[in-house]
Amino acid sequence: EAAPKKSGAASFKPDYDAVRKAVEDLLESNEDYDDGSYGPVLVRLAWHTSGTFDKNTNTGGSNGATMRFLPESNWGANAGLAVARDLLEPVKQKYPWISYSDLWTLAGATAIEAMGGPHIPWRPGRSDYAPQNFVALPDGRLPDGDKDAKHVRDIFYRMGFNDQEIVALCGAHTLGRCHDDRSGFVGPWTNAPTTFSNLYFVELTENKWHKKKWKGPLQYEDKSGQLMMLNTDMWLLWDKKFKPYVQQYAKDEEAFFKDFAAAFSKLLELGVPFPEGSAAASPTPNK
Ligand code: CCH
Repeated sequence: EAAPKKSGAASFKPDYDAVRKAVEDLLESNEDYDDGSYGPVLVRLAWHTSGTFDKNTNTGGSNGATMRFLPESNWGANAGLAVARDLLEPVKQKYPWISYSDLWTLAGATAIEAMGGPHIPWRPGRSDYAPQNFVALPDGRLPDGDKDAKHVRDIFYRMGFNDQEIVALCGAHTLGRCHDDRSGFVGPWTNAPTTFSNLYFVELTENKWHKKKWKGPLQYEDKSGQLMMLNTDMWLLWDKKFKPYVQQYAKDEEAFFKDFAAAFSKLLELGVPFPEGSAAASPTPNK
């Protein structure tokens, strides 16, 4: 017969559901912030902490949470993400056993689900580098919104994604907005920026887009002037190989959810040294 488990430090089990709950409680904690939700900026933090990965040198990625340090914290691409990092700080204080890198990625996955998106398979295992133990990454690993399809492919192929995964991932622009004091661009992509849906692809294919006439950087707007697309978003529609996926996801939200969940989960795991033999992604919902 099995002996009863002893309580105490030896049987400590990290409660990731408690962390998820703490993140959920933060999402709509400030009605004055943007569209009333921190969800989109948390998704962007999870993406930018992971999207530095380079498969050729096996550097970058979410492991290490190097965005805590200069120069990465100050990269132009990461402008505004201090909001997300600071928001999560009390969660880190309350659950000090979780690494920043696990916390930032789990917060992104939690936000997607809480905003109505698919379940994102997520597992722990990231550890944080000490400030003296990390090698600063070169700037330029994250995409620029005013560039073309070649740039987008260069960036995402470097991480190990294919065309279908690139289009699925960019569907995250159904969430949130551009801020002129962060990226220089302005406006949301959809009229429901706090709900995860395929609306981004519907707008991209069904709305009419023209260059915005202004002194700011190149971006596109619809007739109302309320909605926007980046040049990189337009290239998903203009590129012959990207376009079929844009059209498919505009018609089939279920396919988008399935492909997004797989690609986003893969993104959050790039370069993370999980123990050998551990599952590629948790098979059961984390909820
Ligand atoms: Fe993005 N994104 N993104 N993006 N992004 C911006 C905002 C968000 C690009 C540029 C920008 C992905 C891919 C790309 C989000 C998730 C993802 C902004 C505005 C720019 C610029 C930043 C600001 O001003 O606050 C480019 C270029 C690419 C690809 O080529 C991918 C992939 C993801 C996630 C899977 C989310 C969410 C936002 C909204 C953030 C907010 O604060 O509302």
